[in-house]
Parts: sequence; structure tokens; C-alpha cells
Amino acid sequence: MSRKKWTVQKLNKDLASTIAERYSIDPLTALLLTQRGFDTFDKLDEFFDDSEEWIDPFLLPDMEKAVERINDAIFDGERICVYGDYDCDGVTSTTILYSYLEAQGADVTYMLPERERDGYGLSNQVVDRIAATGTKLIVTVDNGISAVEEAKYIKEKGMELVVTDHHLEGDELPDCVAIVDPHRNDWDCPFEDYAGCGVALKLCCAMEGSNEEVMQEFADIAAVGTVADMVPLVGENRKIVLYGLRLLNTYRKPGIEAILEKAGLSDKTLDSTSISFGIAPRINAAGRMGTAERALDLLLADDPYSASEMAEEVNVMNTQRHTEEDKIFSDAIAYLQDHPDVAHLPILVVSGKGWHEGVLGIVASKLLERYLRPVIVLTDKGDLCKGSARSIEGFSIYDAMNSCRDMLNTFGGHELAAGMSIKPELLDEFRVKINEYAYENQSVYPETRIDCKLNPAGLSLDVLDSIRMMEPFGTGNTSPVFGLYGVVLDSVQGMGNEGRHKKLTFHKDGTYTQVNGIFFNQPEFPYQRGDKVDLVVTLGRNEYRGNVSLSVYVRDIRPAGSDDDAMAASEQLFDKMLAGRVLSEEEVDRLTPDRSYFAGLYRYLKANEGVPYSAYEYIHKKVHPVENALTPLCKTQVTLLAMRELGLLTTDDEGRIRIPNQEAKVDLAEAPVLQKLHTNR
Ligand SMILES: [Mn+2]
Repeated sequence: MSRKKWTVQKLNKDLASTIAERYSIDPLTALLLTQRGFDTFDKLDEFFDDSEEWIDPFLLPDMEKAVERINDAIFDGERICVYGDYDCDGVTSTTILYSYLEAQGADVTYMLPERERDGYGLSNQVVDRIAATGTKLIVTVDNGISAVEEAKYIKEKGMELVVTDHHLEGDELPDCVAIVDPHRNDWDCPFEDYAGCGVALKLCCAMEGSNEEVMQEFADIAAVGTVADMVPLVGENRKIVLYGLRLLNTYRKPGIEAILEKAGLSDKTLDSTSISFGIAPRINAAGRMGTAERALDLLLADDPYSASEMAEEVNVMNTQRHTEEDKIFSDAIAYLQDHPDVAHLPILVVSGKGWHEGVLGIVASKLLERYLRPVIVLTDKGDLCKGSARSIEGFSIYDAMNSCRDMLNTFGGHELAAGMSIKPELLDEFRVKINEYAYENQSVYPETRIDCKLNPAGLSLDVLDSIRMMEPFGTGNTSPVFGLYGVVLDSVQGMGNEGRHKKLTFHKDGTYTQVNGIFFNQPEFPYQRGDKVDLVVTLGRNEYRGNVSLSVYVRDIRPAGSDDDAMAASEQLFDKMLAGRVLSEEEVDRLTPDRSYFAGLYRYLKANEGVPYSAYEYIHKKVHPVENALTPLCKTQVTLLAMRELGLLTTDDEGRIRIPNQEAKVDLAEAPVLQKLHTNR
């Protein structure tokens, strides 16, 4: 049960109290804001700015040229095609611009790429399809900045191109009428972090010549795309989402209402979480499993009946997406369990046949959460493997791929998420090479950032109410994370499917207030009543039949007072050994258990059968409560492995430890892991 390293943000109480006073806000909220870098009055003024003043859209590059060319097309009756993308941002961007142009009386159509057939962005085959519709002007949304070749082809075909995008520019810009992209290097934008739909929204405002009506009409859709695309929810993005949520909570377009009904959220007050867990996954599912245009039609729907039918289709695609994702996830885990040599490398590279391309990125994220290291998941299509990668802050998976570019057919992306393709016969060599890169470059360990420590007795609806003014939460402004240190578990109760979720009751010594928390997806939970633990929690608002109550979501748990640095270093050393790296004398000593160590652990397990095998941190702390920091965790990991190899320990179907009766004497030194330790020296 690997765990992220916990870091507690430094507190600046003086600044926080100044802020609390100046803005008349709760001191805790003030503290949380300073923690997140909102530490000057300028930044805070902007954060709390709820005026309806918007940034002048003409401050975005080429906006004037874009507006002029599109207006000409409308005036001359030229056909315009809005070309978007298959993800939620691309679909919402298309919805906004297409609806706006249609309302202006333009002869407008739209097109979205199909993920498997077309891939992302413009391509010559897409241009051909657009040309066949009689289009004179293509306006891209959420893509186009890198369409250098396609821009030439569009010209050859006698069409013109306006690009609106929010991605970073490459070595060359496409040659076209206008490129509206806030990230352009030759331009200084007052705000750069718009999603694709934010840029589309600004274009509509520019065409309209005023903001108010456009915002009133489309901020709801823009809020959905902005939250879904995980751009930072600060500056104007924050304003768009706040405004959009206000709209969503007063009046809903038929498509949005139909999706919310499918998600069971239609009678709830919506926040950014409702978008990221209720709306966005369903819109994305259409692009992943079928055609994104279905989701687009749904957002454009103007009657509840057809909206409901389309929402059902999209919902079915979302269920298929779930099934596919679960299947690939468990296939990948089974593969890693059978291949410890692969599972203990610093970058996990897993592939399978028949894996659905549209969900590889989600599976990579889930594997990363479980194995706490960068992951590349590929589907083997016979002549080519195509894959998605996810990484940890501080380790650029793009750079890692770049170091192996000779072997790759294609690759692209960013520090934390990238895609690639490679010939299947090169995959093993690629795994070795990209891991060499990882060994040579600084190893990272994922962190859980705790905003501040709290006494569990202090958790209340009041706290929740006071932090609500920081909403909407999401990328760049996450829901506050609290550390509850040294609490005692009073009860642990399984809930849901086979008890995989855990309901915990706990209190802190000296206070009698008991707190309930829920910890989702913990089938391998080893902790019991009476254990002293540290918890990481976030808070939520639970609305049931008009009653509002506080929900405490447990995000992580560890034995009280664990030393995270020692643990991280120890786990990495264990991995290094299993991956067969050369070890120093000192490292071998840290890993090798002696006879009494072995015996102590064996006695504990015999008395406590049924602890999950993966709960080595828990076991370690139980066996060595005092010298925790002195005796490295990896020694416990080695000992468990040796016992397993020698048949002194087995695991049942649920991965829980069983200790068979032992008749014959066993020789410790016989365990392959201990022999390997000596040869790796
Ligand atoms: Mn986007």
C-alpha cells in the first residue's frame, strides 16, 4: 500500500490575520489563501473580484483580424465550418462558436475529428472532408496552432483559415488569416490560461462588441469546458466558472439538464465537482467510445425530449467507457503482479492487445495513483503500439520520451501527460531505455500537499461555509486539504460493494468529539479500532432532502508519526534491488534482515493473520513501534518477500496474509531475494 509523501505548507499567520481583517473573512480561509500564493492585496483583489467587468477581448492576439474575416463571411453568405476537438473542451468550444454564428445568421456547419480515425487536430483528410461541404472559411476552436502543413493545404483547396486555440505554439505558426491564441510568444495577454472554450467565448464577445449577452448565453457551457480541461481556475477562468455555475443553478439548457438527470444531479446545487464528476466524463465518453458529435448534438439540443434520448446514448457510452477502463486496469495490474521486474522500475510501461485507445490515459492516471510513479499504457495494434502517459509533478514524461525519440514513431504532449506510438518489437528495448533515463535523472516521489493541520474536533459546517468563498475548486485552486494528526480510530466499517469503502469513526485524545469520515476504494485496508493514525481529509457538503450536513472525505492514512522521507527513500531502495541494480555495501545492510528481525516479524504475522500483504508500512510500524525511523521499512519488505518465497507465508484471494503450519526447519539464506541481495553487492 504505497502512500504519497505528505508535505504541510508553511503557515504565515501574520499575513493571514492582516488579510482576514482587510477582507472581513474567516482567519482559516485567509490562512488557506496565503498558502496558495494569494499573498498580495493585488492578487486577492483579483481573486475576490466578482464584478461583471471582463477583459477586453481585443487584447487577445489577432482578434480584430479574426472578427473582420468572420463578419465578411457572414455578410457575403460564405459557408463557415467550425472545427473542434473530441474532448469536453473541444465539444463545448464548438457548441459556443457554432451557436453564436448560427444566431448571427451565418451559413455555418461544424465538424469534430474522430479519435481513432482522425486523431487530434486538423489533417489533410479532415480538410478534404470539410472542403466537400462547400466551406469557404474554417475556424478552429481548441486546436490549430500546430496545423502548419494543413494551413498550406487549406490554401491550396481555395479555403481560408482562422485559428483559435489555447495550446502552446511550436517552431512555426500556420500561415492563415488570424491566430487567436493567448499563449502566442509574440503577444502579451492580460490573461493566458483560458481553455479552448474560453478563447471561443472571447471571440464571440469580440464579434458582439459587448460581453454581457454573450456571457449570459454561453458562460454555462464555457464553465463546463473550463473545469473539464483542467486549466487553472484563477483570473478570468475563475470568473467564467463562477458566472457559469450561477447560470447553471438558475436555468439549464435542455442538453445539460438531461445529462444531469442521468448523473442523478438534477435536483442538486451544482458546483465545479458536479461538472468534473457528473457532466464532463459523459461528454468525454462520447469522444472516447463513439463519436464526439453525439455530445455536441446533445449540448445544442433545444427540446427536452430529444435531449433526453441523446443523453441516454451518451450515458451508455459512459458506462461502456467505465467497463473498458476497469478491464484494462485489472489486466494491467495482473501483468504487473506477474512481472515484478517491470513493476519495480521507476517508469511503468505496460501494453496489451485489444485495449481501447480512448481510455488509455484514464487507465494510466489510475495506475499512477496506485503505483505512485510515471506510467505509460499502450495498446498493441499488431503493426503499431499506441499509448498514453501520465507523470508526477517534477518529472517530465515528455523529456523522458524525447530521450528515446529514435525508437518512437510519434510522440507529443507535456510534462505530465503525453502520447506516443512505437513498433511492438521495440517496446522491451524502449522500456529499458526510458528507465535508464529515469535512473539518471532525479527520482521524484509524489506528494500530498496539506494546507494546514487541524484538530478533528474543529471540523464543522462553519469551516465548510467559510471555505466556500474560495470556490470554485479545481486545478490551480484545489479544495483545501487538512491534516488530522495522531487521531485514534474508534471504528472501521465496510460499506458498498464487498465493503470496499470504509467508514471510519475517530477522535483525538483530550477531546471527546467523534468524527465520521469516509474513505473510498480501500479494499486492502489494514487499520483497526484502536490504531493511532494521521489522516488527510477534504470536506464536502452533503445535501439530502433539504438537510445539509458535513462530509469528511479521507484521502490518505498512515501510522501516526511516520517519517515520510525515510519511507520514500526506503521504498525506492527496495525497488532498486528488485529491478536488479547494483547496490552498495551500506544499501545491502539496510535491506538485509537478521535472524531476530525475521523471527519478530514472523511472530507478529502468526498472531495477526489476515493483514493485507501490501500493508507493509502498517506491519512495519506494528512490529517496530519505537525504532520506526531507525529500522528501514525496506527491511520489512524484504523479509515479507523472503517469507513468501520460502513458503512461510501465503496470501489468499484477497491478498491477505496466511501463515501455514510449518513442520520442517527452513534455511533463511535459501530465500532467492536474500541470495540476490548478496550478488547485487
Ligand atoms: Mn483544450
